[in-house]
Amino acid sequence: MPANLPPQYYEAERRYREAKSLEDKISILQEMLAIMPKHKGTDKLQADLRAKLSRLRKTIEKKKGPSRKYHPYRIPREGAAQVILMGPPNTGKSSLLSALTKVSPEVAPYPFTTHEPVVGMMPYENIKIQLVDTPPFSLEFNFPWLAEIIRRGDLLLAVLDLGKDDILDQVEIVLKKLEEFKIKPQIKRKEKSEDEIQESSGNVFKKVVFVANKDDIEGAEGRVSVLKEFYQEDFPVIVTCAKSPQKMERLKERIYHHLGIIRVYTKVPGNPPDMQDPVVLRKGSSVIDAARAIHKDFVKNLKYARIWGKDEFKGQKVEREHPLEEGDILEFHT
Ligand SMILES: Nc1nc2c(ncn2[C@@H]2O[C@H](COP(=O)(O)OP(=O)(O)OP(=O)(O)O)[C@@H](O)[C@H]2O)c(=O)[nH]1
Ligand SMILES: [Mg+2]
Repeated sequence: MPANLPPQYYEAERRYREAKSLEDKISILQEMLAIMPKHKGTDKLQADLRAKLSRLRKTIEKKKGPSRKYHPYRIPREGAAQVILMGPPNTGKSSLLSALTKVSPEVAPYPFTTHEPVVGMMPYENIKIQLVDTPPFSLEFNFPWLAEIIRRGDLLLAVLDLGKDDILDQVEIVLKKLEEFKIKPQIKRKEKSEDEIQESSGNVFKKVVFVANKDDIEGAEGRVSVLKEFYQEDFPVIVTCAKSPQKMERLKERIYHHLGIIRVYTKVPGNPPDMQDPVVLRKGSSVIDAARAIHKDFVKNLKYARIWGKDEFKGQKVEREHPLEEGDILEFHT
């Protein structure tokens, strides 16, 4: 019986031959096993790969010390925030990165196209947000560095495929992976209690938004209803289409909204503010946080600020703890 291997298998095999480190080789072997169709024609090949995998794992076991800590992909945060595109295979993660940034990652109609993170900057009004495209979740294996990348993101977008009937299974895969990666999604209807935070030591809490992509495909509407019926109370759901420029604009706005950040502007006395250069802060920040974000010395010397915003009269004098709102303009006095 012929093995009938898909093209991405051969591509992975090529990377396997070129891989230098044991960790890379292990990761690629796992990927090859996941990609390989499982039938009689591939039985022998599967067994060979498993044997190789187990030999490599034993070799690595014998090695001790820091060389076993492996983080080849630390992605430095750039711009206002770091947003992760993650999810099951072929849902359109790379297509979204391509539609939202200037980066053109490989996009293909079959699963396991992406095998390393790809980073792009998404312009949104006067700021830039960093997007990270990741390889797909697989139930059979994990890229060893994937958990770390996702755990460091400011916002996680779980990209789902509305073109397929298994929409609820896709969500299950996402939730299972998050659990494996020790990431607790912040549930919309639940305030997290102190106990819960204590209990879940080792876990990180992250906002997870479902991005239901490919809403142009027939049958998508019904799947959106199913998805919302089951999950909209717990997770924000954005319905979109990587092929629609209009929906991509809307998606940018939603991403900004869910990041929970605000932009404030600064001015020096007698001059207009620079509206192109915002200070980006978490929602709930106060005058002192803005000062700190600009320069740490500011914090020591800051006496008061004047503010131009929605809730105050123009140029009102405010204290260090005064809360800030999106669009506020500040003038610091030291
Ligand atoms: N109809 C339709 N097709 C889409 C849309 N977004 C992506 N696709 C197609 O879906 C397929 C997979 O897209 P990718 O962007 O490679 O998906 P991915 O999630 O990055 O895939 P992996 O890297 O393998 O996990 C490609 O054929 C895309 O052209 C969409 O909104 N509508
Ligand atoms: Mg991809």
